[in-house]
Amino acid sequence: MSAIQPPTSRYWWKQPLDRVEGTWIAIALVWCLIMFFMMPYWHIFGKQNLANEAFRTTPEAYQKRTQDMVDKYTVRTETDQKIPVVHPPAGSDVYLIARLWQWWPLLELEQGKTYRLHLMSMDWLHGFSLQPENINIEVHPGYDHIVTLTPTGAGTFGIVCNEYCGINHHNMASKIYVVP
Ligand SMILES: [Cu+2]
Repeated sequence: MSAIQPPTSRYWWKQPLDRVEGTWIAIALVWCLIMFFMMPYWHIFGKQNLANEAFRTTPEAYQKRTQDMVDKYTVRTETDQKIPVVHPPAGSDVYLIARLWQWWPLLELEQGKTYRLHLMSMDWLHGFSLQPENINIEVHPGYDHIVTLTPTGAGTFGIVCNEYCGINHHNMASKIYVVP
């Protein structure tokens, strides 16, 4: 029988299952079950899920907390827009504002120290994508999203917005410095 010619027997589906076909169905079924149970298993043991929380807040309150951190811990500014580079104490709460079309300020963290990274949008939906770590968080207005993170490697990590947010979306990129 070919797929082009009609089957010679009209009741071809009544033929008994071939052993090879049955074996492949069994293999596919077992593999599906493995993948299915890997989802809860990996969720619990995979160490790939973010430790995150979210609380309601207002742009004014969030802006103020970010500004307080910037006022206290700015170490230098960068680019002609004078974006502050903030080096908050190890283990503290650090704030990042997402807005059209910028991440503000620039954070400088210490390797091996744990921080509570706060993220909030001042206007509408943005996406926090940390490169090359493949950490992705939707950043909504009205919510303070908190991610507990420990940078394990030093260097410069890129941040891009991965939720389309308007005409300058492609310019909404920034970075996080991690110093040893
Ligand atoms: Cu954006």
